[in-house]
Amino acid sequence: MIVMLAGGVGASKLILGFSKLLSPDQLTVIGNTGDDMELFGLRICPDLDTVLYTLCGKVNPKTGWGIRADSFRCLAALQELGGEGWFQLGDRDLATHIWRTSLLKQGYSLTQVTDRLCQAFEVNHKLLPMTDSFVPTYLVTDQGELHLQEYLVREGCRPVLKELRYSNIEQAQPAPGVADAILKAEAILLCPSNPFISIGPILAVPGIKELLVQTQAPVVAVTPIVNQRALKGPTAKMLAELDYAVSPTAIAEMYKDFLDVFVLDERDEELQQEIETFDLKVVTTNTVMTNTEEKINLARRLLEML
Ligand code: FO1
Repeated sequence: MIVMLAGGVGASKLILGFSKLLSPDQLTVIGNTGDDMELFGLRICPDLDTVLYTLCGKVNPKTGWGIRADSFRCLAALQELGGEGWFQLGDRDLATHIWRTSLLKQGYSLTQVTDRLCQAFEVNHKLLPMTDSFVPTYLVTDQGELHLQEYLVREGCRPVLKELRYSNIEQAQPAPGVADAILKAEAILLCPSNPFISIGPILAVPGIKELLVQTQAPVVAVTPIVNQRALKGPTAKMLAELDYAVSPTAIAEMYKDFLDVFVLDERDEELQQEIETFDLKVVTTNTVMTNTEEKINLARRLLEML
């Protein structure tokens, strides 16, 4: 079984590739919930939903998140009533959040709710939240402290980042099934996701880093930085503002305590030796996935390597 630690849109591309090659019992995804938010009293889990919608084929191909051809009538009505409209919640997407919130209120855990959603959307590969606790990420910026979604969406990533805060994380535990999956995995893959807001919260759940050190399986990370640019989102901006080099080397260094293999993009081949000084194996390949064929090709290449 392969275990993938995943953020949202970037991760889902590779997860889709793997899902085409591996049967449901061969693939488990552990999803970030640090970007979760409560809005209109609803619990919204964007990264879990992005994986869910991608795997069932319903994701909006233009954005990589939300549901294809969704309408926004409920959000428009909410705005007419005076509600905030900066977070684009489609009508069908809202049904997911209403259903999730209703089940959570009835006492089901996020793991159980995610499992029910997978069944409802006919997603057979296993999707686990990193934890059942609500652990939203806050960013300390030059414009004050912002919830991650306020920074990403409402403020368009413009504020200058000073520090990250994974709230409530000390009290969190890995969700049921997470430790078992990591310890039983044949390989663990860190998706090409943002190290601060996607992979960082998963690694911050007490116990998860230790499990990655402990596991006998190879731990592999795919670079989210290619040619000094992020494949998706504000990774490069965040690296620079937090005084890291905007380079795959900085990412490899963050993970070096538990990492066995770093997958570098072929465009950054010249960094191979530098990254190997962290006592890692470095594999160089095309990591940019612009279509389904490239998603499957990268997954196949990684499986061959493993
Ligand atoms: N991203 C945006 O840039 N703008 C939005 O209005 C927005 C709404 C949204 C609604 C549901 C959902 O599941 C995701 C949504 N996203 C939106 C994406 C989300 O902000 C990020 O992709 C992740 O949270 C970071 O991984």
